[in-house]
Amino acid sequence: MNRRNFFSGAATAVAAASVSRVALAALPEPATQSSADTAPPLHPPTGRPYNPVVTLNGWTAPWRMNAGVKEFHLVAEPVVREVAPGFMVNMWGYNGQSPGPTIEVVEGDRVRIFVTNRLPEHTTIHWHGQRLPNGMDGVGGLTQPAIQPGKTFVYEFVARRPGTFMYHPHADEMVQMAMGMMGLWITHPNVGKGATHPHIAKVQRDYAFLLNAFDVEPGSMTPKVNTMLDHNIWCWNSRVFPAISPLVARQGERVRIRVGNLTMTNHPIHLHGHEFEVTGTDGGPVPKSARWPEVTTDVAVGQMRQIELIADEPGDWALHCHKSHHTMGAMGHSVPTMIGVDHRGLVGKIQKIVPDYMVMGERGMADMGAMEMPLPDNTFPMMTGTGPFGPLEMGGMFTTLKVRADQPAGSYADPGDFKQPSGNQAYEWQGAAANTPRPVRTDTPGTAPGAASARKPATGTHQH
Ligand SMILES: [Cu+2]
Repeated sequence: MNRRNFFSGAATAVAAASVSRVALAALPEPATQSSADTAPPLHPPTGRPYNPVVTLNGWTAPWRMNAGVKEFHLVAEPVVREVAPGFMVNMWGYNGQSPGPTIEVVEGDRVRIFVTNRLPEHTTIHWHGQRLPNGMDGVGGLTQPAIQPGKTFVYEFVARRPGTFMYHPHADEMVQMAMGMMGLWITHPNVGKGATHPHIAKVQRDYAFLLNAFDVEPGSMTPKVNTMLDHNIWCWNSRVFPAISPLVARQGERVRIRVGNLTMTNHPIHLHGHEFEVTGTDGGPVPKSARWPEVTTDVAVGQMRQIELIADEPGDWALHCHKSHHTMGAMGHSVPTMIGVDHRGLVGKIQKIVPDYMVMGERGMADMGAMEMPLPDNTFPMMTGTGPFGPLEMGGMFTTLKVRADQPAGSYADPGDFKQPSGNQAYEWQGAAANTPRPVRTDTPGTAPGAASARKPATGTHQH
């Protein structure tokens, strides 16, 4: 973890808070982040107290207090994001990264955000989900003129209700979001010491991430911006498995996970081994009487879901999008399905012409999880990641919730692989092999391929 950059950013904010009135009249120094690692939570050095979130593979923007107003400075600019180690993508983002820094404020805070445009085209920022004056809503052409390259605009409003929000451009929106322009905004509830909000529980861990997607041709470095659905890089905070940080918790802790969707399709987010409740949406906290237990919650396009669970089952629990294509790495959708196709004798003939030719997928695609296939430069495998028992055969929108009895409170250090207690793990049967006859394939002459066929059950032989 690159703490140096994170803390130097925070130090800038603290220093700025104590400088002269002349300096406060100038633009706040924009903090920038060069690392794609998860930064430790930023405990507020100034302003109202709150329990900070942890942005997966992200960071929280430092601020300065100026006569009671929280001032942030976002810089829209081209960035190079490390999506996975060795896989760099040209994106547009904020303050050195995509997504931009998370903005954390407290209900009732007056917030002033300076937005400087260093992109080659105009932009705006829309504060998705917020109650604010119409002229601060950031819709280019409708509520403000677009911010031209080189210009800085100022947004100012009171964070009126607590919740999980996002920010993104509302100018050339399709292109700018396809390039990675987005960020999280968390408004913490304003509760006094020891008090709690009626619908917002105190949690020991508070994680946040955005769902985003890119279409990057293997071997290239810049997303194709016109793709609507056929993306091949399915990310959480512009990162893919196994480069997404694990979520960690001490056994028994209450964990909140905030998820926002800025892709062009829905994502059913699924957690293993625990039930959770949706405790908040973009519309605010969900009253307790309106919650029910779930293990999967669908996050639609432009939605945010805030889920909470008690992490009481120790282990390494998968947390992933349940669309299985979204837990795959960069793939060629045109690869034909080869399951059941008999290649014997064919490979040798093809290899006389194409020496590197390999057969893929005749027993499924699991071989790819272990295969060292030659890849073009600057991409990542379709199936990757290795656990203590072998390849995970995953990619994209997948990580783990690591629950440990001995995880120190407040520590986000990766505890490593879970040690499975003996007697509590699936094991190989050592008795006699199952004697199950294989089904006999019958090709009925005269039946056209694909023709519907019905077989009447033979009376008297049907057994249950
Ligand atoms: Cu998905």
